[in-house]
Amino acid sequence: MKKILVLGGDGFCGWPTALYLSAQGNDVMVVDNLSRRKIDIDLETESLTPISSIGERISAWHDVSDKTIEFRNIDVARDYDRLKALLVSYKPDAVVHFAEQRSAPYSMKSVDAKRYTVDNNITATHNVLAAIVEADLDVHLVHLGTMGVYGYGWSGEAIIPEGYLEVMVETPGGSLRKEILHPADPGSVYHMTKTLDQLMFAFYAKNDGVRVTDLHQGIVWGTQTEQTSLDERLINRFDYDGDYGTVLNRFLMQSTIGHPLTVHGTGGQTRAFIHISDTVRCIEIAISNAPERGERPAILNQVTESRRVRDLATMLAELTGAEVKYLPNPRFEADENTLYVENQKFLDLGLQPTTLSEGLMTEVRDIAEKYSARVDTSKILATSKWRKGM
Ligand code: NAD
Ligand code: USQ
Repeated sequence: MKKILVLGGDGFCGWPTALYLSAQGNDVMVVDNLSRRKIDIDLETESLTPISSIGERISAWHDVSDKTIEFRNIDVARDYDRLKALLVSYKPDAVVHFAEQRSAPYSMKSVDAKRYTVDNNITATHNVLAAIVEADLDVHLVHLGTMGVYGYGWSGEAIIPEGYLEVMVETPGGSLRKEILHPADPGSVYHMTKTLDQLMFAFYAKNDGVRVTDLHQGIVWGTQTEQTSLDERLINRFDYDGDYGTVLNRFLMQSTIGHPLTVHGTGGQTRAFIHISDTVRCIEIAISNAPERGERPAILNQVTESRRVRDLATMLAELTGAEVKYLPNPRFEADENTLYVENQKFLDLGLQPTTLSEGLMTEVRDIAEKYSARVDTSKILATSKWRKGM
């Protein structure tokens, strides 16, 4: 049994993770400032699934499992003193850090959204690291990073390694072989904050011996896990709107309501994916495999399969009869890219991936169809543009 603090534990990945870790017998505390719920109010949109308040979620979990998850409403980016005091009093073995603004389109929406994303994400991550050092605790920090730190294109046919790249440097006497942090090539302000997070982890691991695992996660699809399915009040969020909805979940919802599938550009963008049930399992695996004090951050690619956007659209069109529509791309990104990703570390540690072919129809039937009446079709198209004049 471990004591685990889940920062951002009311969110799409955080809530099912908190439940999973609690179900495994850990003592779990959730910290969240509920900013994601407030952004929905500002954007006048809602999760496709009817999510309960955090208080109701926690009491429902107690009803079905007899386990207690504690909750603290703390802004990790602004309430440094409360965060530090919590670390000192709770003394967690591990801190799982999800507490960031995670939408790329939202981060490009306006100058206010850009500034909020940078202020929130960079300061949150730095506060967590500084508080761990100041609290003088040997905590393992597990951070949710993104595949987008590597960028989509520069490596061509090369396989993207797990965080570190081996390079040969010419020296006057010969050559030097080194492993360096993989070059960063962010495609949005949001992704840029994740590349900056990586530098903070490298520094605090080197300078203060903080034990860090950074998980470079692909696009998470699906909604429910074993635990969130136990009671309607535990249901996970499902974002489908043009800012927060991610591509595969958007296509699932669109195919169900008869909306054409919104492929951006040629749909030649290749991305890596992982099911939400595999996300929670990966986090448990990461917590159980902490690096030693003084080691560089452990980096694992948290992905299970790579697909082209247009292939996903075709797959869903064949399954459901949906129409596919190729729209002008609101993003500034490569039209076509290859993506080969190393993910052996999680497979070696026992991850058994949920494949798209197994899970897609369950999602269509149990979530998208069931809640289709809640869709606001005016919120479907992505309107956030990457550059002026696009
Ligand atoms: P989410 O927005 O649903 O959840 C994030 C949670 O953090 C929200 O509940 C929000 O209220 C909270 N939060 C944000 N800033 C905070 C702050 N300053 N203080 C306290 N709480 C704060 O996002 P998600 O999809 O669950 O993503 C979680 C993490 O995983 C993010 O860091 C994201 O970058 C990463 N990730 C997500 C995906 C994906 O497809 N969803 C893929 C790769 C990586
Ligand atoms: N896309 C479409 N049609 C849509 C929506 C998206 O063609 O209706 C395209 C986008 O143009 C892009 C690709 O699909 O090329 C992926 O977009 P996305 O919105 O699914 O994912 P992204 O913006 O990259 O961000 C999501 C999460 C983010 C996480 C990232 C992982 O929101 O938190 O970090 O996936 S990754 O993409 O691997 O960097």
